[in-house]
Amino acid sequence: MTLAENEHDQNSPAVQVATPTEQAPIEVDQSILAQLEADLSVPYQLSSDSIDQFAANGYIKLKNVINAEHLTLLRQRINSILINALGVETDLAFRSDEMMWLHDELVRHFVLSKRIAQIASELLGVQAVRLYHDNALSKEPGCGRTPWHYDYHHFPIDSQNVCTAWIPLQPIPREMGPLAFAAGIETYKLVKDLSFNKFDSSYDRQLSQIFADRDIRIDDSGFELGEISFHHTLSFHTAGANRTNESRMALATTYFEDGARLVSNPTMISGEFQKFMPAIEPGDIINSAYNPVCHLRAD
Ligand SMILES: O=C(O)CCC(=O)C(=O)O
Ligand SMILES: [Fe+2]
Repeated sequence: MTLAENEHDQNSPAVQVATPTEQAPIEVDQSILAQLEADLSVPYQLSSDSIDQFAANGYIKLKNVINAEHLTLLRQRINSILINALGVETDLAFRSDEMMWLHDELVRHFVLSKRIAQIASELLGVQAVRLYHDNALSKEPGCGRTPWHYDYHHFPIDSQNVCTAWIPLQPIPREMGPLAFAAGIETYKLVKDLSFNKFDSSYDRQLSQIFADRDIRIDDSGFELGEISFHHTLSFHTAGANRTNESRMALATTYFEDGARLVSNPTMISGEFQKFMPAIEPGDIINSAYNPVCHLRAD
């Protein structure tokens, strides 16, 4: 799936080309790293109301999960990772990278964070979660919509106990294209007969129409810095165009229930499983070194 449906939105600002301007990040000193690791290990007090909302709606947005200054450092670091991976002279409308945690210590603290994984396992109602992958998502000024989709078909995991934490790296007002959700864990059933057309935006338009006709609540509210969302693998989501002059950067980390298996017939669209779970064969329990247990419940 391509994340940017229409390369450039008609309502976008004059700046159409991504021009990453941030400098290479200052080194993060050991005392800040230690503080960050400590903060990211503190359990989050998740209310039973939040767990119920996630179960009913398929997503939840939670404020004050991560320290704002630590996120600003992470933004600088991920921006430099993207520049190294993709170059500065890029006209990409959407910059992304994966598996950054394997080679960057700062990113690793966030991706393997006990606090984030604890929320994921409590929302899913499972004993332990493992990492599927990390994903940097930088939607550049002028980049158009992320089409409606749900992640289940794109993940080669034979379980529905899978969710993604979407972590904004700066505040994301509506005009910057925050991740947006169609409420309802069963909403996907309304559109399961609609065939996907990868050549144009008709699928995306038809979905928007069906959701409007059925009065499905769409949550496209902005995010404060420190606020993060979790969406279930069956949750329909989208993101608007970035109509600002700043890159809309987010880190997405996906977790699945410990004990889940690789699907028995992985297809082209079920993702690059060899890259994310090396040496795991179709039908096997996913337990490669790239899929560490990030949170194990004490109870
Ligand atoms: O960042 C976006 O626009 C899309 C992200 C997404 O679809 C996801 O994290 O599952
Ligand atoms: Fe997605």
